[in-house]
Amino acid sequence: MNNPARYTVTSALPYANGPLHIGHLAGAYLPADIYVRYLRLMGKDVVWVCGSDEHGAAITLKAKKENTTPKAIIDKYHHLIKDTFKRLKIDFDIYHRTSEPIHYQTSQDIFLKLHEKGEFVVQESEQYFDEEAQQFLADRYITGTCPKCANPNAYGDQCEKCGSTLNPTDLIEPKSTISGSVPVLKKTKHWYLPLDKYSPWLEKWIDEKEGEWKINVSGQCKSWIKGGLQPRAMTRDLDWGIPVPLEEAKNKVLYVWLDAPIGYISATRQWAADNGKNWELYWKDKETKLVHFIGKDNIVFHCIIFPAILQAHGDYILPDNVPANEFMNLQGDKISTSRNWAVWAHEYVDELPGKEDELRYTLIANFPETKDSEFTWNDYQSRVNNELVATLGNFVNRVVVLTHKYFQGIVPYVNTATLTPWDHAIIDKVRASGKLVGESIEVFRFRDALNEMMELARVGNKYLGDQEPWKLIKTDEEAVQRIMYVALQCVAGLARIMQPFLPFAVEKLEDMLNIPIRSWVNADEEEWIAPGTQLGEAQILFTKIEDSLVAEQIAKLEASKAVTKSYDAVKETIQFDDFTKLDIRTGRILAAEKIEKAKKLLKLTVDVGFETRTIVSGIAEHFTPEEVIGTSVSVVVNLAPRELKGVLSQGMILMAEDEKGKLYFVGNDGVGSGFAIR
Ligand code: B3M
Ligand code: ZN
Repeated sequence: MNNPARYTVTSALPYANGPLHIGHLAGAYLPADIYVRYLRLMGKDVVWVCGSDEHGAAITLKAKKENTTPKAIIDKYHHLIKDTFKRLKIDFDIYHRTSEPIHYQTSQDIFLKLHEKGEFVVQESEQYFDEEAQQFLADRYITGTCPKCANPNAYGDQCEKCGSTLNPTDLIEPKSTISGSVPVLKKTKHWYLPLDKYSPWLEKWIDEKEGEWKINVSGQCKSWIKGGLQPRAMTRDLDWGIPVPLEEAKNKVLYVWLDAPIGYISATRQWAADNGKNWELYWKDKETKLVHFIGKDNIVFHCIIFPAILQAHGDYILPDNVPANEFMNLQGDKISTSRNWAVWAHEYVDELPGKEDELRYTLIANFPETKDSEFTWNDYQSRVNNELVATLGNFVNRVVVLTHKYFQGIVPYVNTATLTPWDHAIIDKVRASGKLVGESIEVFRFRDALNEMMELARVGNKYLGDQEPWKLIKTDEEAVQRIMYVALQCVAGLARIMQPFLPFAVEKLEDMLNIPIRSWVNADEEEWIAPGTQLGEAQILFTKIEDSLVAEQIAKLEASKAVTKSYDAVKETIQFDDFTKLDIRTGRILAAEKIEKAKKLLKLTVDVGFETRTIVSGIAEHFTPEEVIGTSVSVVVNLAPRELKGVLSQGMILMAEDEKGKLYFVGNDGVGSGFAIR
């Protein structure tokens, strides 16, 4: 859609059952933040909505695991997630939640409209029932082997490995995730969305997106449609969710993937009510461009099911684009909440305050836009040090420092007729960059957009380095005035196109350049900071990442991964000689203390018989220092020492972890310290 009257942008509603990790940020949130920041800078009428997805089995299962209530779970994580987005300047117009009454009403209204139009097929069928828990099993309450790819941990509604949508009765060897028992089939009635009936229309609609939608998105949709869409139950026999608004559907709730996308609409309604806007323009006007930002595991729900619901309803527009990202992996492994193999966004901002843009930059540079990508701490370090610090930060800092040094921080007046071809080339490069970055953002190619931005910084940095104003100042002050004028135009133009990517650095740049930076570089502009402007003090935009930070973060990950659960597969076979390399001794904890800014770590003083060791252990969330003093332990004493949060750790304490994640020391009943365990 060219020149839409307005934009409605959505980001997948995070389940309020756990914290955000970098894979979430790289999937549905940072891309949308870039897109919306750009649209706002271009003066477009745009609303960006998101919020917590607070229904579904994942939440009730988490509540059971933590021996609490679903309400306690959603309240805890809704606020954590909302706060984390804010701290990373991921700037929605509203961050709502699907437990709000306006969402219940919006969802029930849409369900009733489809019911009254006779769109649903009401069918009695046999569903899996857990006789121990006395509960029907749908979606995440049941796991089994995927019939399509043999993934042994597929869910009742979806296989996350191959992306297939499933019905619980499709699973091979199903098992209840509540009691672990084998479920039985029991009759029940549900209201089905006849996706098979909508298939011809869906196929035509997807075909019309050819060339506009990303191949990885349209390709997945086409293969599902070709595979034959099945009717899908839009109601569930659960007690956690939005009640089905029909007398004959007592004790049933709306399927979470019916209500969740409607959460975009109810969030818009709330935003409009809060801001005196007409929400229907953003969801029912054909001149509105609707864009959904999601991860690839949500494609079927946003490109098949939700459009089918909207189309069947009849009053709503359909998504113009769904630029789904693939997955981001971490240090060579899939990000996994259950295995705690993740960089948690809130922990990152807790542990590395002031480095929010460094994370944004590294994630954007590695966006999984067309295929899965990788985050590694070494890549993070080299991108920050070699790109942000050495190029972008260095260029900006030198220009501001030199302007202060030579011209009291005042942007020089120059006769633009004296500008050289090189000077004009820099000015032209600023304008061209604004165009190139904008065009890439508009077609969701954010990595290319970031590279175009960095290319301008590289060109500016080279211009300044090659012109050598620090030499010229001795002989030709006028030339230096001209060079600094041009370099300042480049910095001011660069600041503008940095806005969608690095909002924290741009705030500092506003102070340094002493001008508001809230617009885009346009092709017809000639100047972006006026002569005579008094610059603010130079600030360091980015600081180098030290090796110790990388080592700490990797050690933190390894520590979480090292703890294997009883039901994890046995690791690969090793030889006896491999085992004899380990030197494990009995020991006793003599002293213990917390480590500042490291909520997971305790610093332990351990008697290992032949000496006393300092050992850092990731047990601070499981034990207080007082609890562990005097405990007998098993210690790997020949592990290479490593620095963790400034403490040199000389060994490892062995811990056992049960299926609930509770930790236990591997002690002994009375032998002294220093004795070999083999
Ligand atoms: N709550 C989160 C996910 O599957 C799911 C998205 C809903 S978007 C309407 O990642
Ligand atoms: Zn599968």
